[in-house]
Amino acid sequence: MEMTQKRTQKKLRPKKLQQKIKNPKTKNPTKLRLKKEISTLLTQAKMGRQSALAKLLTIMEKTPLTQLPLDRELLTPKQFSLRIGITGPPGAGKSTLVGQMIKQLRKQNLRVGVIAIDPSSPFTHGAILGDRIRYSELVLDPGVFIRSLGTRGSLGGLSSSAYLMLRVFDAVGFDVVLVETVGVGQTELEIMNVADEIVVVLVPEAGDSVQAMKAGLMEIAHVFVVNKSDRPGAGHMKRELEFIAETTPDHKKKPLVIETIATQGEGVNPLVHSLLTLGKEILSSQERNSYKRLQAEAYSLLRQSYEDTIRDQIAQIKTVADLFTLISSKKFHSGKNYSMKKIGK
Ligand SMILES: Nc1nc2c(ncn2[C@@H]2O[C@H](COP(=O)(O)OP(=O)(O)O)[C@@H](O)[C@H]2O)c(=O)[nH]1
Ligand SMILES: [Mg+2]
Repeated sequence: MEMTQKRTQKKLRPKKLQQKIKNPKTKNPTKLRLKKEISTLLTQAKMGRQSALAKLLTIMEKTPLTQLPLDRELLTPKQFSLRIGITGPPGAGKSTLVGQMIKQLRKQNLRVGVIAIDPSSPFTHGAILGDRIRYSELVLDPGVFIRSLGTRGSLGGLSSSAYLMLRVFDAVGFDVVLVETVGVGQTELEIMNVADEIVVVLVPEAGDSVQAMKAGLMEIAHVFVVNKSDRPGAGHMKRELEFIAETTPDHKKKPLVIETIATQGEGVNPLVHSLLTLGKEILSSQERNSYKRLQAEAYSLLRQSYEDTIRDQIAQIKTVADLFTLISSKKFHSGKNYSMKKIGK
């Protein structure tokens, strides 16, 4: 009797094992379904179906990292898109410039993706709406795909969705992806981890802020754009930036300084030309998957996961006793997520 039971158990096991071997990380049926869906959507998106790409990006945005199945094509794409980060203070004309850059890139028949990362504002989503309207004439072009994305909470920073979405654009075969971020703090610096080239957009009146941002800007910029060059002070601003560029350490390439009038498309041609030329060099140098870059990506994702845990824990603190229970708990330093009930134990 016992023997037969054992045998039936044994018979059941290999099947499960087989499935595990086939799908090492996807024993969970929801995950398995998602894996198939991602694969189908990827195939469709590659054939140019915009709705499939939209769905794929939504999956990346909405699925918690732990629920997301690994996809071979996403992890090891056959080609990389050139990622251009465009950052700078609000109102500098980044979105207008992005719109003009898309037009130029399309003239060269390049497929262009855009991720616009707006600070998540509790009051209004006006910025996102504004961008959408300005971009609207481009939305009908099948060679262009634009997606707006919020930053992560008050701490800013790129959300994990941004990293995953960029991998989707690679896998689908986009030539260029423009990532627009507002240059305030964390996001501005984190964009370095994902972009091949960084464009810092400034305006003639931004003299003082240039002084303040000097160090940080120097570190990240490949190109400084003085936009709104139709306004007084543009020449002065350009010279100031060129002066800063001169102080670049020898091992680093000096950033370019380019004047533009985004509203009229002026200066956009030289900007795009420089970015593509430099981009070719960068992509062929195989820096894209350097371990430093992957570590930076891992850092951002880990930090985000820890921040989520911290936020959950903070939400559970209602009394002084709760606080003391938390900090005296053995698991306090473990970084694992646990509920208040478990904390007491
Ligand atoms: N005068 C002038 N206005 C511009 C120029 N580029 C953009 N703008 C205007 O600046 C405002 C902010 O532009 P927007 O692209 O939304 O800036 P963003 O916040 O950096 O994305 C809009 O009203 C644009 O029309 C420019 O070159 N010259
Ligand atoms: Mg904008």
